[in-house]
Amino acid sequence: FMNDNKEFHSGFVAIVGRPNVGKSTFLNRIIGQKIAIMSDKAQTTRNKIQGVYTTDNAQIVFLDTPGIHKPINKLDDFMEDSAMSALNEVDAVLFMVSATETRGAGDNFIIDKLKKVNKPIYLLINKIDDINPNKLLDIMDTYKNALDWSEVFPISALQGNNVDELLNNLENRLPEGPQYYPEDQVTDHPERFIVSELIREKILMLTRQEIPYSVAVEIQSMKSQDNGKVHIEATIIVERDGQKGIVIGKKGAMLKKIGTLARQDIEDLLGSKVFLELWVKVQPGWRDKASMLKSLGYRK
Ligand code: GDP
Ligand code: MG
Ligand code: K
Repeated sequence: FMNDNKEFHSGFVAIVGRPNVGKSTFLNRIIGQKIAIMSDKAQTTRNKIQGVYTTDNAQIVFLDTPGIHKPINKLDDFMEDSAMSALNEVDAVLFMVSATETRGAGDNFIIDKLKKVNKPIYLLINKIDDINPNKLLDIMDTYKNALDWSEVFPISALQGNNVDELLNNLENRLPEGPQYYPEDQVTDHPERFIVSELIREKILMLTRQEIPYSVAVEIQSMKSQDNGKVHIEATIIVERDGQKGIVIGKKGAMLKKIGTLARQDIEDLLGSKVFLELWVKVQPGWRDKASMLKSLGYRK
């Protein structure tokens, strides 16, 4: 028997924290596969992405929630709604902050929201590899009384410090429960969404500050061909003509780079050769069109 007489624990755990504190890095370390897209830009992750972590004794289903922050348009409203609704469904919340930055308005805004959440809340102080160890106690002090933390864990999502200890603790905190997913399943997100996020990631990375995170990628079709290749047609949606020019680049050079890098990642993900066709479309003000959000798959 795999579980001998030990009881099996399982549950859902949300990760919250302001942008760039390291939530996706943390999730990727645990799940060991590139499912949450990472970028230096804020808010790369817009949907809930589940990562499933399974051991002999427990299963933890992680939700990588978009940043909770003050809404400024309909997309932000949507993101905040989806983050808050995630928090009410879970068995524990991990609130992540960065040890490299002082506690700020963004952290306080989330802490305020968390006061209404009646679940175990862990404080994770991430990026401890990047600070002078003597500073750690001072940093912990600035958060100590902000909330009634169930646990406080200084960690490095990048290098792995203290992550196993955290997982052990979390496993024991979760209720006795079933294994929700087969152990080889790491995400329930549709491949289409992951593919579009891989393309988006390349756009943000290669164009640096010139294309805003609001750039969207719509997957028109994804078809397996007789020759074993997967044919993918995708449209990159920008808000202005100038942005279209940047994405396409001189004689199409930028678009070609984006396509090449994205294709390599998509081939790794799907385990087959890919033919990727990219188009660029200008659609002014799309961020405020709620119906378009729905058609792009931003659902709750
Ligand atoms: P998210 O917005 O919270 O999902 O943050 P990301 O996971 O995208 O990380 C943002 C940036 O912080 C990336 O450049 C990461 O490489 C970096 N980062 C994340 N975790 C750590 C860590 O533990 N140590 C250090 N030094 N950098 C980290
Ligand atoms: Mg992220
Ligand atoms: K990010």
